[in-house]
Amino acid sequence: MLLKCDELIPERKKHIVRKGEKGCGKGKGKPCEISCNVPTTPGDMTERGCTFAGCRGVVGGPVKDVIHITHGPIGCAAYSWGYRPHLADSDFHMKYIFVSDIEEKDIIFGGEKKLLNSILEANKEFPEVKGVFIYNTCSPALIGDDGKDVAKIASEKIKKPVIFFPCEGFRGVSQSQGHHVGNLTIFRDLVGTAEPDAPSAYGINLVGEYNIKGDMNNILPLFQEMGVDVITAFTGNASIDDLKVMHRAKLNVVHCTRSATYIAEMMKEEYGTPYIDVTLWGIENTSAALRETAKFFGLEKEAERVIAREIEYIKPKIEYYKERLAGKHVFIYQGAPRAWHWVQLMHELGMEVIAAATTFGHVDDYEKIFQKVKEGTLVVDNPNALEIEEILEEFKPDLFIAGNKEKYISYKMGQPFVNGHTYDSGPYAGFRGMIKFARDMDKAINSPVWKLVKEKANRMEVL
Ligand code: CFM
Repeated sequence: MLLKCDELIPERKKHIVRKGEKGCGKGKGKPCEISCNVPTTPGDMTERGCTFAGCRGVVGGPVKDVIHITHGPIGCAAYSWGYRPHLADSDFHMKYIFVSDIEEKDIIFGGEKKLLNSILEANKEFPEVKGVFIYNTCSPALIGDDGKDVAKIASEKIKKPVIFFPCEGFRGVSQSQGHHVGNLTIFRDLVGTAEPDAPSAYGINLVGEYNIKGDMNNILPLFQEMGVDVITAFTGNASIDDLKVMHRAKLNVVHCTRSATYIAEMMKEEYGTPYIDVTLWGIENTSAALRETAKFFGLEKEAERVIAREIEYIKPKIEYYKERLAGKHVFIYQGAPRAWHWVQLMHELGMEVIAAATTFGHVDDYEKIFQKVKEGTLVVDNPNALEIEEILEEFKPDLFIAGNKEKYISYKMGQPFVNGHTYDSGPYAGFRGMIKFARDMDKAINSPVWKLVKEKANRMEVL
């Protein structure tokens, strides 16, 4: 369907679909089609990020004990620093950023020397780091700098792994391509380059788990109490050494399917490691994730014990919030998988998803969204700011769950809002995270402030 604001870019029509419209999702066998993972139409003010953002900010960035150096202009480093609060048990990366600082003269004469010197200097300042990750940006890629060769020379000089990520921004249509580059590079250059001290018969990798606001504090104990060892989280709070031994896990448990199925697939092919897809938000999904993992290892009884205890603990609290949230309409707009991960969670709280959008979802993300939402739900690919405004005005959700880019427009419109990317409070994952998620939603929806804001705004209009 075409929104009013898209009159001048009718191409957007293919990216906006209502379930049930033209038979989409009706009965059996009529698939819902939506255009996705394609270049943004010129003139459309997309909110997408670039390949560099997906590689540096999402996949590589959380690794805690390496220097992350941006090979490019200083802006690429500054604007990719500190916006995604994946917590590590060191604040190294909250304090410092590293960049080769490519300027005009380097574009003319080449930036390789500058990159090499930057690596050597950074390593000299922080000799305790265990390696260096280099992220390439558009400008050095366009002039043909050979960052890979620089990485090789630097590695020989500092006697540590120096990994080059060819994640220049222009490569893909969104940050999604950067996830792919990050997975490929880590798999090729690090996985399997060391052996664990003590191999475990119950070892898993949590793949696509980035420890947003400490999510892993809620997730790790669940697996550990079942008797499962988490060898590596790819890449939340990970050490470079953890990445090297990933190949020794018996099973990959994939949380973010969009950003990390690549490495699970590559490990399956190369090492025969099977993988399962899970959702670790909400009661039903978290329980299913633990059950499936337990089944693989024959730890079913242990899983049931953990699940029963956790549900008993959170149930009364969830019931309290359910009463306050029941019947509320939600618009979820996330990068990709969270838009479908959370549909079940909303149902568990008695809420209904009336609109779902993703920034860079692929066909499989939209299939899952269409499968999970009710008929009539609006599904949008790569929405722009004007569309978001129109949807909020026309569909009037009780709650909008999106990210920093949408936060202030929501506040200005008097729209109850929760930050689903970096969380309002958090962590939201696991059983206990659901209490915090529900509490933040309750706070947003039922806060008296919105009534006051609207009244004041109306009065100002009259004046
Ligand atoms: Fe995966 Fe993510 Fe997401 Fe993602 Fe992201 Fe994120 Fe996200 Mo923001 S890795 S795809 S690129 S779950 S940063 S932790 S919340 S858009 S839906």
